[in-house]
Amino acid sequence: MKATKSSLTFFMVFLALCSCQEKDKKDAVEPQKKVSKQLVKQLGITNIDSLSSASKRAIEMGYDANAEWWTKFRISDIKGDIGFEEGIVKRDPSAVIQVDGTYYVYYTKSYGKAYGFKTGDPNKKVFPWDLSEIWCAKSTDGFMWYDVGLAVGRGSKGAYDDRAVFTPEVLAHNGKYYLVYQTVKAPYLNRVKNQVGMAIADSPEGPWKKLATPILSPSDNGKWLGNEDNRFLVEEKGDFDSHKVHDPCLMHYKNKFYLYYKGERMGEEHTLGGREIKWGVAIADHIEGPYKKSPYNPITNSGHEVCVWHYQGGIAAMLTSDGPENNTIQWAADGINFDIKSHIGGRTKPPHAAGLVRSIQTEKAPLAALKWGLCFDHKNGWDYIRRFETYVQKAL
Ligand code: AAL
Repeated sequence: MKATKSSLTFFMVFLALCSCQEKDKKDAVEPQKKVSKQLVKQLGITNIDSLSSASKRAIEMGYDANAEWWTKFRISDIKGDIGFEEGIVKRDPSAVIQVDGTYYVYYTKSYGKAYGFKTGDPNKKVFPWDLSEIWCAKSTDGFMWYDVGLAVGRGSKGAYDDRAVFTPEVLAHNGKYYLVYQTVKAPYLNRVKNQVGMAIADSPEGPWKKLATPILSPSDNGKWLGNEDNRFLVEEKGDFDSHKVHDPCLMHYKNKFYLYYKGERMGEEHTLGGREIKWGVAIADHIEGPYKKSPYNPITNSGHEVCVWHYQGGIAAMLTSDGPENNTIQWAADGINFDIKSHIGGRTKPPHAAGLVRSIQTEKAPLAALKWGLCFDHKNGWDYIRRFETYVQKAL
């Protein structure tokens, strides 16, 4: 019995060795079939017959090309009412629209510092963006900004937006102006669900009229574990957007309205890219809704604040902060299926929560839309709005 067993073992090892050699031979032969000598030369690869995993990835992903999708950023201070001010939180600027030669931006504003969730006092701020409102500012040159004033305030007690309205985006469409933004209903607990609201105006300076109900809500297939106000204790995590729908960005696309948004998940964990943050999209025939979440959601596996623009009949995107594909530029020919076009960041950090200038002609080049815009930064514990520009590009 023993003799048979050892000969069987020997035969198995022999078979395994043969198949490895076969595989090596196949690999050694494989690249010549797939890879042109020109591409190998372009990539500076020494020997086409012994490609490393990195070289195979470079060939697969086309790392040698796409320079027009790559850029660097420079971030600078702006003057006027939306720059740094001790004690005041100014963050998450919307896109910048231009109306009769004047630029307009909408942003989150709140006063005083945040104390977290452990104070036991429901009236104390829990996050910098808690007890916030949406303000409007304008500029004629993009450098000096003046507050127009409050655009959208918090709702009355008991309303779905009575605690905070924040992180706005704006769309000008058919002579009207649409703000979409995050909403929180008091009390602002760790587990509170965040929704998206909409307000409409006939002028960029308002007055703004809110819709009576949110236009987007988190998915409802997550399940908390126990009653502790802890967003990480769950029985079921649910979908990528089971806790919060955030960072809404409204685009008019393919004769419909695409509401791109960031999802935050109940029981959120860290993966190899850090926080598991993903984007989704909800689509409507009419701008005031109803918005239906795409069956393809989540449509990214990374990113944080939504930053998207029209390009070549599709939608381009800048993903920053979170996930294995953070700090990439991506493009979806159909507005849904995004592919990586370049990796940014590296020697210069991309802008945080970029608000793009919607009057820029975006078709001139893949990143023409990023020529300049607004973003936010932190100083002495306070958030304030700054300007970004891109400066390494071919023809702009
Ligand atoms: C922003 C947005 C959401 C987050 C916080 C305020 O950049 O992603 O709104 O909750 O940060």
